[in-house]
Amino acid sequence: MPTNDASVPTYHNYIGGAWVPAADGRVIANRDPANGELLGYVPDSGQADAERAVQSAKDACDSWRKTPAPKRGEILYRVGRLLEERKEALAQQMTREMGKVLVEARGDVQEAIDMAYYMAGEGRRLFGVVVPSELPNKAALGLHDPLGVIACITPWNFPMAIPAWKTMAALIAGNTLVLKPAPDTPFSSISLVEAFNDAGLPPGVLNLVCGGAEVGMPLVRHADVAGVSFTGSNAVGRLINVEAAQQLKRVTLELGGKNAIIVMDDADLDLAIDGIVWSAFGTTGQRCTACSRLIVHRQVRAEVEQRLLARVAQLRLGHGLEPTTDVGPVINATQRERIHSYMAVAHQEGARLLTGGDFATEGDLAQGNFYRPTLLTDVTPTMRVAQEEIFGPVLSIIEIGSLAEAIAVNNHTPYGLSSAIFTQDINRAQTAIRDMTTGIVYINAGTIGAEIQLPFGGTRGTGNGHREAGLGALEFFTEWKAVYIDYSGHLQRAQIDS
Ligand code: UN1
Repeated sequence: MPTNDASVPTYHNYIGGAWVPAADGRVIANRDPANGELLGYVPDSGQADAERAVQSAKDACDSWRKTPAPKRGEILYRVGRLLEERKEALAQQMTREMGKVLVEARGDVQEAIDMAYYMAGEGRRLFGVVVPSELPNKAALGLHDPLGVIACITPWNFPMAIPAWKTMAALIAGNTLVLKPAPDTPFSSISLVEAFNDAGLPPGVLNLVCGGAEVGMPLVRHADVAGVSFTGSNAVGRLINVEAAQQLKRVTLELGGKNAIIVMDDADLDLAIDGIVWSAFGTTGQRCTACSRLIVHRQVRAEVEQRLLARVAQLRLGHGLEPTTDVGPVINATQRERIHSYMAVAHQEGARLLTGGDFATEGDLAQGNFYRPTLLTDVTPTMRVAQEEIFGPVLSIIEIGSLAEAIAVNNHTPYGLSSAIFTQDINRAQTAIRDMTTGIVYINAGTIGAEIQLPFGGTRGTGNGHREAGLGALEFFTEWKAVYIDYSGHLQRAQIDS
């Protein structure tokens, strides 16, 4: 437990509409990954806090479920407006705690605003179904019911967008929530909850507990939690799924990717290079959707490598608040070590380092967790650097000789989140759309930048089949209720009477 430094703010959990410290008073320090600066403290919550938060969400369930969905939507509209008004301050706060460059932090807040308006509109839709009955004088319809109390456990790489995806979809559907943000980036979630509070969300409908697994796992195990929405690592996702399965809880998992960009020999290379640099090194490679494999046709490989090298040499590392910075720090020292451990793996397996491959420590960079943008080449499809998620600024280059080979390499990983192809040939593009087995496919654009009105998620080890955002999210956060209304006045037996 760090010593409490009074010169920085100490934030609390939000339970039952009140800001409260952890039951045992423990706190975690929040630091700027670019320079180690102490930003403040948040509660290091545990079992007792989880129980309190779940009880509060449970108490609020009945009245929130019965609040008309358009009224729930009005609150979300207000949240959207508040986030718009506060966007710049929220983005700066996010850059400080997470490290992503300011322009990207603004995008992260914008994604939350987009989601607020999208889900607010859903308050006037939440479409069910009306179908004909096989019997006369009988109506048949399907309605969406909320699940009850949901635990939302969110990662540090999209500190506001992902908490917004989860909470806004779950709330419009009539659920009540406990949100537990990643310990590395709690401030953005606290600010999001402040916006809900200021927008008039009734007490208990959304609760926030800060901390790590000591509060996360009690939420997952709690008998009154009906569903868990988790984004994070594969290892933690599996644990959560196994725990939740004991009680047959509904779980959605979004666990990352090993996303690839294919560059064919007919590609517009200017465009492709822009897409690769943005997807591989934007957010310092710390997006689930980040491009970590470049699958390039042998005819253009040499040129692409040479141009990438030139572009990577121009990328400026630094604090994300500096307007000149292209690439911020990685989130923490552990992640940086983990990224770096892949350099030895790559070397052992015969990959060749083109550039990067080490900590960046010159000048002020020495104070933070900086890692050099890295290109590995001569990578083959089954090497560990082509199969495992590294989650940092590392791009593995794989040469192929045909579209069929490119697609086979693209599909052959334990993940299936996002893939992209650069080609000017419509037949190749259509073939790729048909045959690439990821949840998201881009044509002539990089692997990052999904919009909230389409389902977000992936195949294979990326998750467990559910989708976030778009209408996919509402499927997860609701149960179908089938309703039969017999107005014939006598007993009608389905499948028997005609
Ligand atoms: C993530 O990395 O988990 O599509 C989310 C994108 C962003 C969301 C990424 N809109 O890159």
